[in-house]
Amino acid sequence: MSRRLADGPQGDVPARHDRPWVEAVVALGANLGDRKATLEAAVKDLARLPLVAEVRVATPIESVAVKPEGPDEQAPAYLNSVAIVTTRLAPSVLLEYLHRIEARHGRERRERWGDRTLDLDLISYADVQSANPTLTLPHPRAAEREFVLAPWLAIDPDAELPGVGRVDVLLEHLRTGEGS
Ligand code: PH2
Ligand code: MG
Ligand code: MG
Repeated sequence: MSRRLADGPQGDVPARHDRPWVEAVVALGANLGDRKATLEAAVKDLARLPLVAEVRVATPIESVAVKPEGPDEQAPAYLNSVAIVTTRLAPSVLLEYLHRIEARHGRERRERWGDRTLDLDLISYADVQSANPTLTLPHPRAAEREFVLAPWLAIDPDAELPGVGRVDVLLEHLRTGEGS
C-alpha cells in the first residue's frame, strides 16, 4: 500500500485534515437587481472555490417573496435555485465562503427576510445534523420552503433532508397541506 506524506503513523488512517468529498446543498435566492445574472455569477463563484470539485445547479424558478408575516405579493419576486456542491470544505468554512460571495454581490444585512441582491443558504451538508446556532444543519426552515424543495428535487430525485425525510414527500406534504 502506498503511503502519502499526509498519512499518520499508522499509514492507512487518514490524517485529520483529509476530509472526504461530500455533497452540500446550497439554496440561492435574489429579489433585487439583475436576479438571473447574479445567480449565474454566484454559481461560477461557487465552482471556483478551493476544494469544490463539482456544482450542479437547478433551473431557477420565480417565487413570491415570503416575509415574516407570510407571502408578500407587493415585494419584488424572487428567483430561486439550488446548487449541489461536491466539496471537501468543512461546513463552517463553506458557510464563510457563502457569506463572502453574498457580500461580493452587494448583499446588505438590514432587516430579517428583507429584499436582497443575493442570499446563499447552506441547506444540508452530507447527512450532518447539528443544532449549532451559528450553523444549524439541516437548515431549520428548508422543509417549509417550496422554493428550496422544488429546484432541489429537480436535480436530485432521491434527495433527502437529513433527519427529516425525502424531499419528494416533503414537497407533496407542502403542496397538499398534509402533515403541517
Ligand atoms: N428568502 C428569505 C425570505 N423570503 N422568499 C422567497 N420567495 N425566496 C427566498 O429565497 C426567500 C424568501 C430569507 O432567506
Ligand atoms: Mg435565506
Ligand atoms: Mg441567508
